[in-house]
Amino acid sequence: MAIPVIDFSKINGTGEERAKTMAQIANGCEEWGFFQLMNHGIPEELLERVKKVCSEYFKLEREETFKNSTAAKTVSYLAGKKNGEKLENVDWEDVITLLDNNEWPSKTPGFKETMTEYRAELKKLAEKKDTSRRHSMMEKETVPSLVPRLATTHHVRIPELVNGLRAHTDAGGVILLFQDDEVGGLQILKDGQWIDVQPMKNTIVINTGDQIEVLSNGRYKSTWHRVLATPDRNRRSIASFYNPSLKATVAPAPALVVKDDEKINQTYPKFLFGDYMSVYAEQKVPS
Ligand SMILES: O=C(O)CCC(=O)C(=O)O
Ligand SMILES: [Fe+2]
Repeated sequence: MAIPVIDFSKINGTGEERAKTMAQIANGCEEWGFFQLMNHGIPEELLERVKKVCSEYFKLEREETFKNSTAAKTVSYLAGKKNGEKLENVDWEDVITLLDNNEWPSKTPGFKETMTEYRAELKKLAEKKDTSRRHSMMEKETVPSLVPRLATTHHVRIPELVNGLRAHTDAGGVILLFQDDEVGGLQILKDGQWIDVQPMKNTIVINTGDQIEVLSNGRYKSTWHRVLATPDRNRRSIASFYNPSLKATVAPAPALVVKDDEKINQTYPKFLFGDYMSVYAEQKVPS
């Protein structure tokens, strides 16, 4: 079983092709919560540059620091105490978040230019998908903002002690993930089974986060996923979070809540996205 791969160029095709693509996306959201887009319009040449600058950045500016990080030291320390037993409450990853007002890496040639270009392309893609699928469901005040987050997950040297990235659902709206096309490890939970998100060249993995589950009143699922360690290899992944603004009120779209029908009655409360994020962030902190 493999997650759906959708040819997104067909969204610009004939009426029939467009309708078929929309149906595939709807099915991907309803049945899987995850799918891969090919022919999404982001130039392959740009994706190659993104891979290159991210790998160079990690080698040049992060690897050494990560080895000496509190997380790495804690893992080694706890590992010693637990006699090689797996450590459950740790995410073994090095993450930086790229936001306009954060300090961007400066030593890696071309990093900022390439990632800025990539972000602009992703925004176009996210908005295209948004218009094609979700606009009618979004409340007016849920102004989306794109928050690219570059995550590099490490499994080097001690993969037997840590799993990788713990199982979780994503808190935000729509997530666009450019995962490593060689080193796998990302898995989703479907019908009680962990299924690989197969590495593929030049695809973007899309998944719907908790806010879409709420907005869609449970029709689109926020799927549990995790990353498993691969011995002696680093996995590079760039996850971009297309989220509501922190002040946005999130609630099921009224059109999807049918009051008299028990089965699709409102099952989600109304809340501020910022409040949701605070609770989520507290839960993510390794214990
Ligand atoms: O590393 C990956 O591919 C997955 C990252 C992820 O699930 C996350 O950042 O929420
Ligand atoms: Fe995630």
